Amino acid sequence: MFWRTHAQRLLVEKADMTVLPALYKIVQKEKVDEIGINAPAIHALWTMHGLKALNGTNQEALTVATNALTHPAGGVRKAAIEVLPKTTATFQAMQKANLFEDKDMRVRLAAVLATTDMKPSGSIGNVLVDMAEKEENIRDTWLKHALTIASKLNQETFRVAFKKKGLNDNPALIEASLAQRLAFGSRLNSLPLRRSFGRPQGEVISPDVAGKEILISADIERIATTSTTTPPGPVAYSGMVVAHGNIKNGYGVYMFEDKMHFRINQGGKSFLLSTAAPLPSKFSFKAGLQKDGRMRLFIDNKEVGSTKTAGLFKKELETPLRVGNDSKTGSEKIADYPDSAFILRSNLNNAKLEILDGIAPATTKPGAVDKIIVLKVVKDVMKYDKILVTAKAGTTIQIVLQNPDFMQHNLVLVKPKTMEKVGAAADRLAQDPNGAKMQYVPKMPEVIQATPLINPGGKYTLTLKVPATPGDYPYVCTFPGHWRIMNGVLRVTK
Ligand SMILES: [Cu+2]
Repeated sequence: MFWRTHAQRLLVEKADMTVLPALYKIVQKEKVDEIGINAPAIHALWTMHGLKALNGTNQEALTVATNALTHPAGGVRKAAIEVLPKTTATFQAMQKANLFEDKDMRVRLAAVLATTDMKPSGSIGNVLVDMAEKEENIRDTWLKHALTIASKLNQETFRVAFKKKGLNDNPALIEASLAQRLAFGSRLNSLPLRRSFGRPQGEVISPDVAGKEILISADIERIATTSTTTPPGPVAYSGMVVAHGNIKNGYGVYMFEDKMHFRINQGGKSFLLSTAAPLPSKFSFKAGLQKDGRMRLFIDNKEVGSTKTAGLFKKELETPLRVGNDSKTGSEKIADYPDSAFILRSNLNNAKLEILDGIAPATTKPGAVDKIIVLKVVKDVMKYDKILVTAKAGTTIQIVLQNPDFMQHNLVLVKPKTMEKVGAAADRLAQDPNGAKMQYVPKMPEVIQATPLINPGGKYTLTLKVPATPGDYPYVCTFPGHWRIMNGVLRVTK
């Protein structure tokens, strides 16, 4: 092995092209050893790659490597994918060789990863949707991650392919398959939850759940006591899994007296789902609030119960998210469990909170919107890419704001000649303890409409009724300090 690697390096360093024919022969030998490996062919492919014979200039080398996509040894097929240039021709050859359905999962993984270096296309979108629909691909952790990344890079084509196949792109989050989750694209936010152990780190991530579907999921495992004072044995399930909000408006999953409880509080009304059957020593759960207002609890993918709540939350929750314990007391808690630190006495793994934004850009009825204006934040300079856009008075338009910048921005449309006034009010919000919560949008009659703060990499679609009075309506970013240079004009015409 050492000598083969060493020889490979020497060949590459000396750029000895005369060896190519010999390498082709090694690759073409369709021999595998008794455990299905053909190491010489793999090394030969990488040497060809190192010699830059596969950069598109050498047709013979390309053909040899392309043919290796159908080699009987999985390792050779995988190497061929890795060394071939990431072109449309390679993609087509990979498809023809059925590598996205290869019996060797490592080959499928290499194939999906290869698409991430290719230009997004409709055919890639199709293949990714097909793969995401197959259970076996999702059970493979690495493949699942690769599909998630690849579908993000192909977000548009993935969604198009998804719709073309007649698949439902707007299911309830709790029932969504991986393919459907991927089709949600940027509407779906996933927050890994880590025990906060009393530290206020929950304050950092307190997502806005207003108008959004919520899904909490995790794996729970019973622990055994090792204490010398109490008899050794399993510890009853008890403690906070995750809580957000309070007794008036909030939700949470917690364990008490060996049962799991999922509770939603809305405007002082409470809704509760609890397990009845004894919980296994290891299980996974899903607890969700879906858009029709139903809350549902699943243990090991079996539904424990569901009930109708008042609907999705109407406003942001006041008490921040906490995970693995609740040190809040009284009415800041979400239910009537002990007032002292309510620490989860079991293992918590793979916990996450998923939030699905209700705004579906794909479901906008045609005709309902007269014009779509796409605005982009220009990276690093605090500016919109357009400083003048136009729309007809009284029509309905959509402003799609994309934020590829590294910081948050928003867009606030204000009445003519009021930019300075609104901007000054926005600057004052920087000192206001509620400023961030208000998304730095001042509450004043001069403000016509506003997007929320859009995170780096995010996008927001604002549907807007254009004012009936023609004129120049400034739009501005009210993140403190930005408005002076980050602004533009919506010219409303007759
Ligand atoms: Cu800004």
